[in-house]
Amino acid sequence: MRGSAVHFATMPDTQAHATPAPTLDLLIVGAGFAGLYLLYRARRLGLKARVIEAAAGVGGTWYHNRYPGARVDIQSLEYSFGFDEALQQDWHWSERYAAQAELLRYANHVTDRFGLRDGIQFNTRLAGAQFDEAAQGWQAWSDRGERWSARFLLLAAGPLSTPNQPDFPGLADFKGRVLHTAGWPEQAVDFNGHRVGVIGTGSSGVQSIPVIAEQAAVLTVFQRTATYAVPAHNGPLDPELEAAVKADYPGFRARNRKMMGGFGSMLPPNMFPAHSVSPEQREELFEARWRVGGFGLLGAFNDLILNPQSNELAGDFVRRKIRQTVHDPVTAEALCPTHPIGCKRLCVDTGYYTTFNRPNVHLVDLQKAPIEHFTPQGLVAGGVEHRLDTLVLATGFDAMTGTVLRMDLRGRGGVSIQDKWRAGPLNYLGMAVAGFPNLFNLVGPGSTSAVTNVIVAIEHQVNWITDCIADLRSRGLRTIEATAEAEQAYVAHVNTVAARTIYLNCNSWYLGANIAGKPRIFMPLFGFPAYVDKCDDVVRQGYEGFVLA
Ligand code: N01
Repeated sequence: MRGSAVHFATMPDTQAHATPAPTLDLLIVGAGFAGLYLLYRARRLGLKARVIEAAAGVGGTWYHNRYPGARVDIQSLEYSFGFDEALQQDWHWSERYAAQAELLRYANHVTDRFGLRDGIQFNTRLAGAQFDEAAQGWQAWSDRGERWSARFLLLAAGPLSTPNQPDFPGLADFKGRVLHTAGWPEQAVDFNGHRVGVIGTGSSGVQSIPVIAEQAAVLTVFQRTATYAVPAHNGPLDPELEAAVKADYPGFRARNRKMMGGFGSMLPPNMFPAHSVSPEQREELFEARWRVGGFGLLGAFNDLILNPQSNELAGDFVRRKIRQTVHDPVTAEALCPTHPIGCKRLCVDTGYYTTFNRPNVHLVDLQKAPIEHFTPQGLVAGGVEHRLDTLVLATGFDAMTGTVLRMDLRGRGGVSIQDKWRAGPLNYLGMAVAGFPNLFNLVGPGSTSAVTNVIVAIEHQVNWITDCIADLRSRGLRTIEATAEAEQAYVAHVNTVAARTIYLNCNSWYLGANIAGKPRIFMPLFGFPAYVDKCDDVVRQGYEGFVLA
């Protein structure tokens, strides 16, 4: 299991002494969409860059999350790169919401189309890196002891890349197969005739449960928190829509960049609050968006994320849908979420609730019957043993910080990132960390990544970072470092913005609440356009909040 324990490969002894000049301009960690675009931009700017990637191939999240039913929850026409007009014109998505295999093909196409593969070293995991004061750059090493020196260290390892594997008592004794949705095998898994248990009902559970149910003899879903799922109405991509978007793709991208989440301009939010219309009109407006499918439901009114009373109306609407869909009233009630809708990332589903009408599917409400322990044959919850051949953990991720905190990163004076982030992930602009010069963390804490279309967030951050590096180079500057004051103010700003919304009113991975002992701090920044303005402003003010040297 990737990232299941913190283990640091130590820095090779010879590396303890500073070397004069970094041999690379950029060392990029990760070959998902962020790493690929970083390498593309770096090469165009004439920067010497190397990507190291722990997996055997490109694609990041789409490399690892191969579970049945895995697909994107933002429409394919939006969830794709916009930096190259020929790419976006040539590529054809087969479905409204592309499945994992197609997304992986796309990542490979981008890699080969722009000749990036020779810049990527696969099967290589960054173990640690230390800022070298004399060389004014980073000395980095892999878990096999390979070393690199680079002026800049760019972490593009993904906000959702370290699986959360809860420590269930006795799990090691379980004799059946254990799979994690985020570390799915490359070969298709055959569930035919199996008694399968799925723990977790977030996006990964919601997408995989209906597909597994079609094969398994018996599927038992272990639910700790009921989830809101809105229909994807997935299907072949509408050729007319594709033609209309491609007729002005740059304009389409620009309109999306003006949206709060960097997507959704095809169905912009209604600009009036939920209580400004009659109950009948409200129902019609919710219904219209339910028929379209996807995240647009939360745009039925402009205050659903801001006003708890309005939010409750949207939650009620979905609960009514669940009760209409699920035949068994006890199961339907258990499937009805009680937290604010949208507080945890909304799931976009295909047949999730109807799956519970199948005779081979059972729901165990862990609120009423908590998991006690595993046995060699299955697990005991609420005093009942559930016999299983295969267990699927759809238990999510140690999100946004988990991957970075598993690296031995040391900034000025040897201060570790674990010490720096003990009370929460201090950062400036969701990219930089005081005391860690020339290090940029992409789509991590403080960025809009988790609450946006992440590809839009990636393109923006990569452009900002590479422009910044090119600017420093042209001015003969070697280091850029956030100030402690700027990062304190920035993290406070991220949490002030979140406090105006319903985002603090549930236990989400945005808050780190899914991982025991993790500081409860809202990590992503809500609102893409304001973030872009802030980043632009920082540059206009001569990199305000940074020290350049
Ligand atoms: O993870 P999650 P995910 N005992 O954290 C439960 C993206 N994504 O992999 O809610 C029992 O959302 C946990 O319960 P609770 C997307 O951004 C996108 O599904 O903590 N249950 C929850 O039900 C998404 O938000 C897509 O009470 C335990 C589930 O496991 C993010 O990834 C597809 C438990 C985890 O849900 C994460 O999604 C997939 C325990 N000890 C993922 N620990 C797309 O559609 C955890 N759970 C693009």
